[in-house]
Amino acid sequence: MFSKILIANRGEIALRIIRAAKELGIKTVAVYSEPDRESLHTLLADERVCIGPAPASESYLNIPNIISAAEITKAEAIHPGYGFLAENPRFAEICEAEGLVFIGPPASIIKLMGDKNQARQEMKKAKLPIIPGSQNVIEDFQEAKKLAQKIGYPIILKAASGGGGKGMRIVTSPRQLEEQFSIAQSEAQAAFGNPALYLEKFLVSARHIEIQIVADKHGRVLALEERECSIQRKHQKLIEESPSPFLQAKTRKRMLRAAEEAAKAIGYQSLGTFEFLVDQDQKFYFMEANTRIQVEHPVTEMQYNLDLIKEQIRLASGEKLSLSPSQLPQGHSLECRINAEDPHNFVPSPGKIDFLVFPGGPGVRVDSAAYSGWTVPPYYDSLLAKIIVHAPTRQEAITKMYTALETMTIVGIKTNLPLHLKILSSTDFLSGRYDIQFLERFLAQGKAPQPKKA
Ligand code: MV4
Repeated sequence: MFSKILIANRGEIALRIIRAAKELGIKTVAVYSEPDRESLHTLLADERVCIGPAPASESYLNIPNIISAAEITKAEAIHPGYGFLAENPRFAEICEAEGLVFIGPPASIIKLMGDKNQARQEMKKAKLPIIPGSQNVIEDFQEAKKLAQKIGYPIILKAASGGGGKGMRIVTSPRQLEEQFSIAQSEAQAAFGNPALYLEKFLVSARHIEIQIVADKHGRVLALEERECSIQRKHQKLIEESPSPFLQAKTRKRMLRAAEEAAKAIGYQSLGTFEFLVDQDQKFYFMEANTRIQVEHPVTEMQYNLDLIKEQIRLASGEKLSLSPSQLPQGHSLECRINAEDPHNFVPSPGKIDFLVFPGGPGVRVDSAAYSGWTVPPYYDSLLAKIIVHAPTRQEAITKMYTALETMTIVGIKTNLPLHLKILSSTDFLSGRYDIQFLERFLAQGKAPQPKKA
């Protein structure tokens, strides 16, 4: 096992990793940008190194400075968290070349999964069902048109180097195709430096359901029961839960087996997530794979009563899987992402937190690096806290979450707490009947002119 690791991240995930490392008896090195001098991850690590000014490009994405920090402090491994450098194959490669263990899969796997079209073809070979669409990247709009005619509209154009919803265009008729094709190409070029597109049938009224994979370096792979992630806006998830209120037992079983087999087929190592779309008939399709620890990992931890970050660190050091397939999930878990933003227009709301009280009690977990008196810097994402609850049933979990959020106080900045309370008390959420369009519809409803009272 390592004796010291460096955490190349900030915020709640950096703190989460510091705590896990401490529990494993590992010393921790924080890296921080100038405005993060008073951030909790900086204060709570055993050592800290300033890696640059506020812009992420000069600090949390500054590979030479991060590698130097690891070398100066004699860290043996680097945990990238999520975002920033977590899925940058070049960073993983540089770590490996410098004799530092990258706590994640090998660079080759990150690279493979980062090319969304290649990942799609590779997963098809590994027997995962994929959405009908192109075999390869599409060269021009004529080719797209022919293919779209064959599979039928609506179709979706996706950037080969995209992911997470960036560089996607939905096309509902052949008339729009030429224009949308060139817009999607330029967007992909601008965002990823690669204009390559591929095409799929667009599934309407689908659910976004993902499977967590845990794999050691000795060929053992385990798939954990799903996280339902359909409550999202502009590809930012807001609420996640497990189990999915929609998935039937036999679908779940098939998805778990398929994910496990696919992970084995490509020699996956470390933690990862397979994202699926599931349609109204419970047909599931591979969408993309994430090669990092995800924001919503606590939902799975609560279900299984385990620590995925500790497991991820142990796996990186070469240990065998410590989980057994006989370990079963229990009850129901929910996660709400509390963002520092205006709940009406989603504009970030950084600034000083004058007063902060977190919820608590049995089955309530808070993953956050915020504290009373701390100033939320404007330079990074607006995730302020994740509130996670666990209870025997879905109904009890929702009640627990509502109570937790109602008894939580943040003064000084705006947050999306009011939006969460609205969703948690909506009939569609309570019934469990929602899909990936739920939140957009829900928000549009609120904006529609309300009938005047007589
Ligand atoms: C799709 C899709 C429907 N059909 N692909 C979103 C993020 C990225 N992982 C791929 N995504 C989707 N791909 C096909 N063929 C629906 C989504 C999708 C989505 C689309 C529009 C609005 C919200 C969405 C939320 C989740 C997934």
